[in-house]
Amino acid sequence: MAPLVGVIMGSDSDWPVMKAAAEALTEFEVPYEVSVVSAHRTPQRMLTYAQTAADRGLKVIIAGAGGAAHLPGMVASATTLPVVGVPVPLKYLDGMDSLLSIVQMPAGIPVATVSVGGARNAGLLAVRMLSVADEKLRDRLARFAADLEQLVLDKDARLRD
Ligand code: RP5
Repeated sequence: MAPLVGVIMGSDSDWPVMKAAAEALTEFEVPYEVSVVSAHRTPQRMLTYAQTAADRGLKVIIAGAGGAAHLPGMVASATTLPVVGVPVPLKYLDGMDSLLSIVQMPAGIPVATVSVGGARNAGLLAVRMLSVADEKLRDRLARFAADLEQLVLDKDARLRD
């Protein structure tokens, strides 16, 4: 199936964090593509990716980057697709630099920023966005939430075993 979600990152060094987004999409059988697209090192590639994404059939873009993390915001400026930003923590500053670079967007160009290192939630948020037009995905999300609740109840019960 043609990819519905584009998972992009500024460097292959972001993959250990970003793969959690891909895993969440796999769990829900959402087709996706993965690419390294750098705002600073491959600016033309970034613009082309963002400008062609909708025509290529993508519905959501998940963009992760660390440090001076301009990728999610710049991609959001060159597409009308929803962009989910993942602040990738690097060696210094505990990911605060990535978070602030991604979250503090000017009005008009939204990026849905998840927590530092929160790539799994980025994947799940993309699934929720797609579920607006997909009843089966909505059912799966409801089952997912019920399973999550049951997990907590089971752990709670085990405390008293
Ligand atoms: C950012 O610079 C990337 O998203 C990555 O988090 C960071 C460091 O990249 P590398 O030097 O590891 O390639 O643009």
